[in-house]
Amino acid sequence: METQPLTPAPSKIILDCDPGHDDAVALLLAHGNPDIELLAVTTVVGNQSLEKVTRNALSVATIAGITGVPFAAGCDRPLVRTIETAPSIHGETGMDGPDQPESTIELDPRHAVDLIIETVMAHEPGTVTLVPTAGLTNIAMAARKEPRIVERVKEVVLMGGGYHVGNWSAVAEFNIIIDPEAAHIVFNEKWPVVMVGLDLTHQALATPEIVDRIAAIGTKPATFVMELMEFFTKTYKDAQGFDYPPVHDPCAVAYVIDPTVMTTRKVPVDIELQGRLTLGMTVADFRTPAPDECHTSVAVDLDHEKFWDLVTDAIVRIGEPDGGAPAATAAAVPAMAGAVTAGAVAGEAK
Ligand SMILES: [Ca+2]
Repeated sequence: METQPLTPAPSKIILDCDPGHDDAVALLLAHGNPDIELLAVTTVVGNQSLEKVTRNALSVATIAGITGVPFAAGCDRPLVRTIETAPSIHGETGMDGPDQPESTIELDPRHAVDLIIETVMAHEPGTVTLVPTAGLTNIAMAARKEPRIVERVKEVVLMGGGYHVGNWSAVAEFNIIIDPEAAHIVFNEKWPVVMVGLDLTHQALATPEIVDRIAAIGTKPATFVMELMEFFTKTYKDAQGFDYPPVHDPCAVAYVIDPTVMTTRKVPVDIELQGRLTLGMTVADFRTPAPDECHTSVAVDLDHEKFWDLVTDAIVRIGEPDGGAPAATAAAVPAMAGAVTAGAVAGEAK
C-alpha cells in the first residue's frame, strides 16, 4: 500500500526567459522555492540579443548555485518582425548593474525549442507548466514543431500583455509586441493560458522597503538582487516615469507556487496583428461571462505582501551557494512573518 506524501509534489516548470533584471528574480524564485521543480531554463531574444540574455541566464545560475538543470538557447529573432531589444530598461548587457561572474556552466547543446518539446514529452501529461517571461517565439515554435505538447502541457503561465495598458506602445506590452505572431499562436492554441500582464505586475513594485528587506539577507545572491533593483529603479524612473520598478517576471512563477497570490478572471484574449496603433495588443473581451470553452484567463489583483514574502523566502533559502554560511538570521529579516526560520534555512539551503 502506497503512503500518501504529506505535501503535494512540487510543480514542474520550464522557465523560458530573456534575463533581464526581473527574469533574474524569477529564476531565483523558481530555484529557491521548494514547491517548484525547475526542469529546464530556455532563453530567447528579447530584452537583449540571444547571446547576451543567454550569458546572463548562466550568470544567474552561477550566482544562485543552480546545478543539474539544463539551460538551452533558443530563437535569435522573432518569427516575422525585426529584432527589438530594451536597452532603455535593461542596459547594454541586458542585465546592467551588478558585476556578473563568467559562468562555468555549459549550455545544453540542444536548441531551446527541442529541449522544451523533449522535456514536456518525457513527463506525464498534465504535469509540466510552461512559464514564459519573454517574447513567445520559442513557445510558438515548439507548439508548431510538436503539436502534441499542447494537450500535454498543464498550463502556460506567461508574463506579458495587459488588458488596460501597454508599456511599449499605448496598448501593447514588450513581450507581446516584439513577436506578436508568436503570441497569436500561443494564445490561440487550446492549452490553458494564464496571462500575468501589466495590470498585475504594475502592482509588484520593488519599493525601498522591499529592497532593504532583500539587502538585509546579506548573502551574495541577495546583494545581486539589490544591485539589480537599484539599476532597475533608475531606468524605470528615467524611461517610464515610475517611482519604483515593477518586477514583472517573478509574478508568473509566484502564481505557479501559490495561485492565491493573485486573483484571476477567465476571459477570452486574442492578439492584435493588424492595428496601425494597436499592434500587439492583448484584446480581452469582458462583455459577457466567458464561454465554457474559454481557455484564457488574466491576472487582476496581487497580494503584494505574500508575493514579496515568497521572493525573500526563496533568496533566504538559496543562502550562499558557494559554500559560505548563510548570513540570514531571524533578526536580519524582520519582515518575513510566516516564512522560513534561520535554522530551517541552514538545514535546507540548496
Ligand atoms: Ca523577461
